[in-house]
Amino acid sequence: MDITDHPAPAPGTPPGPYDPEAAFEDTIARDQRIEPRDWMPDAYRATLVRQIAQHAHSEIIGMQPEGEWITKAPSLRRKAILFAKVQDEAGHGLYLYSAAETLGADRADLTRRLIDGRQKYSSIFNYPTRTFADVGVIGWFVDGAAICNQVPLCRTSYGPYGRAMVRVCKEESFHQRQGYELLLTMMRGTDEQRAMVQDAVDRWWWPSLMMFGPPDADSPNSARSMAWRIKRHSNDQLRQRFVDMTVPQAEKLGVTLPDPELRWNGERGHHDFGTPDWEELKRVVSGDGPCNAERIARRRAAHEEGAWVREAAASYAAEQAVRTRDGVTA
Ligand code: BYC
Repeated sequence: MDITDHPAPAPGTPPGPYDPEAAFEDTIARDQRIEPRDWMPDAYRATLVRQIAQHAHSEIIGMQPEGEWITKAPSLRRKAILFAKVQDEAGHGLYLYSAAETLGADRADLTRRLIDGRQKYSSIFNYPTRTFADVGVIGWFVDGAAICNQVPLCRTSYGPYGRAMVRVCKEESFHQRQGYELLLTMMRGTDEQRAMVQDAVDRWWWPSLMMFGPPDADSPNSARSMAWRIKRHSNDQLRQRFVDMTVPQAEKLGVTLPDPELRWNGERGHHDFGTPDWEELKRVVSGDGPCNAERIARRRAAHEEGAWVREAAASYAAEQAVRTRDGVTA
């Protein structure tokens, strides 16, 4: 969307000064998209950089819990599937860092902020993966939650973010199905395998509900993000959608979700469910989860070990720029 796309004033309207803020509000009100070169309020830009950077960091840190199982996968087929999935997460991170760059953010700076603990990433990736069933449950729950949260983001008001989400969501739905298919296979196996699946479900259920963020009443960013149509639904609405979607899948799989308060409420047309431990979410988000230190240490080491690759790429790009400038074709 460019400022020239705004509708012509009604005939007879005297020409007035161009008001960028009004143009921005009008674009949002008409459910059109803001594009990188459009004027936008500083706070809108800052909110997007915050959310997109956290999202990108989550994808990259999210490679670790499952990545641990690539060398321990029980068959070549499962190894190939897991490899492809983890590689997809890297791609999602790259789309998202690129979207943040269209807002003027610098990727190296964002990475530095993550490593220094000045920017967040999703709480869910601070829990350990204890058995191969965890790989299936992450696909089912975590990618399932990601789909609930991210499908509406395909219609977010900032163009580059929404377009990145379209590709991400297509891949997430494969990820979710591979997790569910893995669990179906295990549930058709031995008693020991079924017990592994139930144990993983018990450990991942509550942290998965926390992925949607604090309850609406304690979500400082929601109101403004929804008014700007960055977020389309509140944290609680999306959490409810996830619960409603997952309960029949759990029944079909033959596992029990670890919540004694979980039951269908015909009046509301939704499932009632228990309250996640919000103190636990606060602890994990503030750096005190089971694996926070390990995840960041691993990310920092990967960044330091990758310095020579970045230097080589920058040097190659500089050389190519000189060759292009000088008209060298071979
Ligand atoms: N974990 O006002 P609120 C994935 C923070 S990637 C950590 O509700 P907002 C996947 C929140 O950022 C999963 N932090 O915030 C990857 C805010 O902090 P600041 C990530 C959390 O932004 C690989 C503060 O708490 N998905 O799915 O309106 C493999 C107050 O919260 C969490 C995305 O990033 C949390 N769980 O809403 C498989 C999606 N919850 O910045 C899967 C895009 C809240 O004020 N992001 N915080 O210091 C969003 O949709 C929103 O940012 C959130 C939070 C719903 C997460």
